[in-house]
Amino acid sequence: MGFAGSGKTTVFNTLTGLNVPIGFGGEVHLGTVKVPDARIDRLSGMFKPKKTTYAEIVFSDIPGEHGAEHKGLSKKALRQIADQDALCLVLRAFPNPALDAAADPAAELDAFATECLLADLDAVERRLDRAKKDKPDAKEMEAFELMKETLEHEHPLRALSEDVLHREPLRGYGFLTDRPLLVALNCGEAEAAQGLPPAIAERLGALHAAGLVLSASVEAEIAAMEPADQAAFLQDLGLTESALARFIRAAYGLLDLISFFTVGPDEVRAWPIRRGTHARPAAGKIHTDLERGFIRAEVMPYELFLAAGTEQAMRDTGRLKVEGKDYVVADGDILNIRFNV
Ligand SMILES: Nc1nc2c(ncn2[C@@H]2O[C@H](COP(=O)(O)OP(=O)(O)OP(=O)(O)O)[C@@H](O)[C@H]2O)c(=O)[nH]1
Ligand SMILES: [Mg+2]
Repeated sequence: MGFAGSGKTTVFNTLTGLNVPIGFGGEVHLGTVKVPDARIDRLSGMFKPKKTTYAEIVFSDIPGEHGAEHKGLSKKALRQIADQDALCLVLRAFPNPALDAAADPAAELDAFATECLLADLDAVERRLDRAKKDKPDAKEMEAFELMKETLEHEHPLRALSEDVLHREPLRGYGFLTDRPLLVALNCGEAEAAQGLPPAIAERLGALHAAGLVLSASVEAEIAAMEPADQAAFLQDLGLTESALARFIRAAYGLLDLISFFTVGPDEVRAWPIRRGTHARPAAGKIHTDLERGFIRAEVMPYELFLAAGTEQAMRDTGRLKVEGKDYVVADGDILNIRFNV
């Protein structure tokens, strides 16, 4: 999301390969993006499966508010972003001839942060008001008081660690400042290879947000090129990698996701799970039967597998580990689930 004309739809189209009309306003659009993963490319090359499946992220393009008076996000947009697992704010740092105002990304970021803060504070205060009438749970009220104090000091809720704020009972609320936040500074072509300006970097620190610089129009150009031409073009601009790859990886990391893999002649596949997931629920991502009838997981860490070359070599050298249901799955684990239903 972001303010009107910041380049959200341009970014969204390049990410998803869709062709949503550029121009102001419109509906919310959804698009699925494959998470590039060189490990999957490599495994696919080794197993030559019938099918190769990457992890996916669904992006929503939420239009900005186009009113003369209101400079922020509409109530509707705020509701829509509360449904998302993570937020990505596109800031305009290029001159847009269709808008009167010069680019001021720091002011946009401040305005966005304030709107989210006020929306959360409003929700927290309403809950505390209601608590005066009903019989509230003491623990819950303690959490709400802590959130109120945090927001009043202009800190986002995501600044509170899980030790301090236990989130499970708060799930239904969808607090905006508790969502992981990625800020994309959408620059003109000339600034595409520069780092984040200090004024933005400083704010991101206070917001506990991640950030990156991109030029949506450059990315759109790159996406339209033959792969052979892309590298040369990137080099001319002083870039090593398209921002889209960085963007997708950042979004993936923001959700605290890691991937485990399954391999075989039919399919090589990446499975996204939250960091810290145990083997049994991880198996359940593949199929509920695997979770229900879970016996054990055979684990081959990607790097070790690559060095060994084959599963047999892993077995022969004792590097294939057999793990129980409580094993914490690591990024890059190749799993084979033994089960019985
Ligand atoms: N020069 C330049 N123009 C851009 C860039 N990104 C977007 N634009 C232009 O800015 C205008 C608005 O872009 P959109 O992608 O439609 O912006 P948006 O944020 O989706 O706008 P709303 O959905 O109306 O809020 C279009 O004319 C784009 O071509 C950029 O990186 N550089
Ligand atoms: Mg748009």
